[in-house]
Amino acid sequence: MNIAAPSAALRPCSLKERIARARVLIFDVDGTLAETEGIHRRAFNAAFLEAGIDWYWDRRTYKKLLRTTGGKERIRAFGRMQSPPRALCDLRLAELHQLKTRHYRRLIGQHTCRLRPGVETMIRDARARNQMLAIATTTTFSNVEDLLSIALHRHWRNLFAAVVAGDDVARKKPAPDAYLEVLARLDRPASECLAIEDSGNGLKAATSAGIPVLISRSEYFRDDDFSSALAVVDELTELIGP
Ligand code: XBP
Ligand code: MG
Repeated sequence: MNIAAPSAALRPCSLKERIARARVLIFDVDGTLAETEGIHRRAFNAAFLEAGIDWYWDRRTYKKLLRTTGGKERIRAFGRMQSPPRALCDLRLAELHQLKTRHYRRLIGQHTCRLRPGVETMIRDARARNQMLAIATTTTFSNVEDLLSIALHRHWRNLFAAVVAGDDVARKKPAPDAYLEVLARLDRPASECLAIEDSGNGLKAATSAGIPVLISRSEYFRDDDFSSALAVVDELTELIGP
């Protein structure tokens, strides 16, 4: 385990206590519950191919593009980076993103994406302790449905008291909107919650909403600045068990 900031240093046992004491655990999805960004990347590329657009996002390009959260916003940002800039109207953007979402469903349906280690146990332990669970993500709701109905449980929705997705908020992460919406739906103060995130943008979103954050480092965001997190772990398995 890497403790993020000396001022916020928590020993593993006190971190486990902190997790157990939270009234609500709020999970991010992409990168946190599962390593989905590689699948998102393939879905974007498949959509470009199908739409006859000569773009291909390799891993390095995608890592940079992930600074922009939200698929539509990411496509628009990439278009603006082209020389000459390629502006896509809202309708074209929506069609392209719909194609991408369809390809994401197809790829997820191939059952190749599992939950990250420790996720299922953390959810099970939280339920045994009567803690509330929630989701705050900037991905499209149908992506969450496609992933969790396969990787977690057919009735995954019943496990979460609130699920806020990209479609539900005006501003995506790093804006705090998704987290504020979870707090509003559950009518709980930020101090009773703990967010589990994998990216600098997610960390900013939750901390701007006043919620402390535990980082579970993922493939694409390993070198983000996590200095304002409570702690940083490589896998949630480090935080389960007695
Ligand atoms: C997730 C995202 C999403 C996905 C793509 O960020 O940024 O945009 O990459 O999803 P976070 P859509 O994990 O911080 O919530 O194409 O459905 O927008
Ligand atoms: Mg994430």
